[in-house]
Amino acid sequence: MTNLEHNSKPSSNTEANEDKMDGTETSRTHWHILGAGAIGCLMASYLQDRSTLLLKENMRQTNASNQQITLSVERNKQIIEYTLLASSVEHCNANHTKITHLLICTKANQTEAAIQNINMHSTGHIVLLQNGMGNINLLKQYFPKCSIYAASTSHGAFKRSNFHIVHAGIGQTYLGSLNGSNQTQTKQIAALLSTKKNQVTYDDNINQRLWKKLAINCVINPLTAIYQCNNGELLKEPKYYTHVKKLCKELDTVLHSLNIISQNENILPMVKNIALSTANNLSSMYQDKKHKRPSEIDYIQGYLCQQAKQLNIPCPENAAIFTTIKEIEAKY
Ligand code: KPL
Repeated sequence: MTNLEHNSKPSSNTEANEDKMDGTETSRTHWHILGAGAIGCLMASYLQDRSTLLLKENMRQTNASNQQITLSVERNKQIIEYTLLASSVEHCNANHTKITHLLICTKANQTEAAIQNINMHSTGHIVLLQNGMGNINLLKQYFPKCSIYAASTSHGAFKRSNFHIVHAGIGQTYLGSLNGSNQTQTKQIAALLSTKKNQVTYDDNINQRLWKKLAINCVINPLTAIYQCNNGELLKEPKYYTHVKKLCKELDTVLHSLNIISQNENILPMVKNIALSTANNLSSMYQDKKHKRPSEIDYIQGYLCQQAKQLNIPCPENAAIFTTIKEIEAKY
């Protein structure tokens, strides 16, 4: 069944006005979204004509209209089509567009290549919405005066093909500052990303949320890739579950030491909860492995091991997992 929810021509592009904007002009705020994967497309479908999806130049030109795309979003076997604004970094640059609000939904390992030629307003706003940690320094280096935020979402989505995504589970999205923006400004950015169907909630401790997600990803993602199983099987098969517990023990030590979780909290119940609620899903790292794509391991276990080293906390199980994934990827 196809239900055309939004098929009007998107309102004329606001790009020409954008270099005058400073983030306080709510009504004219326009988001540019980098990364046309499942989450980037999902966010674009919520924001509709308040956003432009930035595509790779070849992908933009191969579309019927290189200024718009039709995105299909599948929920419970029902497809909704959205007509969305699309552009590319090259096209924006040719039009001298300065980006004021950038939402980065690329894979963590593709961030640097994606931001390289972005013409960002010097005091613009950048929101990172991706798996893993470790890209904050990169953004500070490229955009020293911009305000940088991180968002974390529990929406479950995957890509069927280009511009066709499946929204498998409705989730919640949280946002907080990564470089000291005050509460009022950060709340305003959360509001600017919010829509009726997707509220983005301000989080005054986004770092804690990112670390907990990182810990969960450190367990589920590489183990499902190594054992080639869905998330739920990690809890069912004794050999896999023993491995889960070993990784969690090391993660507890690191997260206790950083005060991310209290001494009487553990990562294992959080991992179990997510593995159960996403039992039939294939993790993003397992999907990367299936398609022989480089994974986000540097930003998941890589980041964890680096932080653990600085804290002098040995993490041999996590280090071994890191090596195993790297060895798998070296054979692609
Ligand atoms: O975030 C995920 C991922 O696959 O990257 C989990 C939580 C493991 C869900 O599959």
